[in-house]
Amino acid sequence: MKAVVATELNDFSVINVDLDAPKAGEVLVKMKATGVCHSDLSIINGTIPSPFPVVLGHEGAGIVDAVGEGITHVSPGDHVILSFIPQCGECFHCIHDEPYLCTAGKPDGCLLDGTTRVHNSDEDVYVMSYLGNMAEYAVVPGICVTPIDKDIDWKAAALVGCGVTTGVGAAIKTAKVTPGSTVAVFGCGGVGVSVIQGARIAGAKQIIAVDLSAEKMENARRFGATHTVTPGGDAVREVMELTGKRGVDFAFEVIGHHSTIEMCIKCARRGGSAVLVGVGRTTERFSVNSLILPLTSKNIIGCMYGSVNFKVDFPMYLDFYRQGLLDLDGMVTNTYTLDEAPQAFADMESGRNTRGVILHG
Ligand code: PAD
Ligand code: ZN
Repeated sequence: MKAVVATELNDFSVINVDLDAPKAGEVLVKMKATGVCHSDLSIINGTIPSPFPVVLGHEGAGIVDAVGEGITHVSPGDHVILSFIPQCGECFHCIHDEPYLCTAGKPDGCLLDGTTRVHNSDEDVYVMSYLGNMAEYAVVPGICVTPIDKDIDWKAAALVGCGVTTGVGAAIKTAKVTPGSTVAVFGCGGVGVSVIQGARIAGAKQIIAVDLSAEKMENARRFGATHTVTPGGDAVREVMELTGKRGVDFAFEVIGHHSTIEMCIKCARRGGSAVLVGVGRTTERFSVNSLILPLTSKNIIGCMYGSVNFKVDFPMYLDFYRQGLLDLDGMVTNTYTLDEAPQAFADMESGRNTRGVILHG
């Protein structure tokens, strides 16, 4: 089958690889749609550490083609969304209502048994986040898939696999944005506009979009942003002015740079929250003076996967979509074939896309 493989640091291409049948507890999925997320790029450029070669892709939906021994919750023909974190239901975090921190697997490029199903001649090929679904097929852990209704558009379903769940969940589940509150969102790509949509759904009265790109900020308005800042201007000063010098109740960082994290913390009001969604390099450090947090009672909150419980939240976000609360169609700026994946990455890097989606036919 064809797959988008990062062969080494800063190099990736569409190549033919071999795929084993699913083992016990695994599911073979024929991919229908794969969203292109900044985290895929972060694997290529080493921001997120990974072994190479590795099949990219962690945001997707498809049709179950075959199931391994012991799989009963899905069968061939079912439509499923893939979760890039397994949910075993048994580990400390799963039983303490934190399934997004499930420890069933290790982020080592393998499936749960420490091996991989993808090979290129004699060489093992790893998979991103247990999935590696930027490919025609993916063999994934059964505890990473959940069925969805068959009438859902594939592109919308794919987006729910990462960006939408992370962003909307960051607002409504991680931060628990309250009605009438004020919000700033740094970074208005696919995940950032999902935060904006989540804040709108939660009833925020003011949502300030911050991005380097004027187009990205204007685009954010269609998803619920009420204000934008001057491109290249002093975003912190403008957010403070827009909030009567108080700062926002909730500031979200959806980029992963120390400078924007520090800006985000500054923009949170006394007693407010800075929610860190963007993923930076392990060498990236931000600094806050040690007086500021206790004296202002600000909260700095990390956000993994929008605090998802995917069996509950994937269908919930699809219901929001059906009800017209969540605009997923509008987030899909461009679609690509698998062979056009390099173009999809180029378009993301040049800021052309809210989300690019690979359609597998
Ligand atoms: P994207 O590339 O679609 O959007 C990033 C946006 O940030 C773009 O609009 C850029 O213009 C903007 N930007 C970049 N630098 C700056 C800056 N210095 N100041 C202002 N704006 C800037 O990415 P995405 O939305 O797919 O992903 C965003 C981040 O979220 C990225 O770090 C990704 O790895 C992370 C992520 N985290 C999780 C999680 O579970 N925490 C899940 C998915 C993605
Ligand atoms: Zn992602």
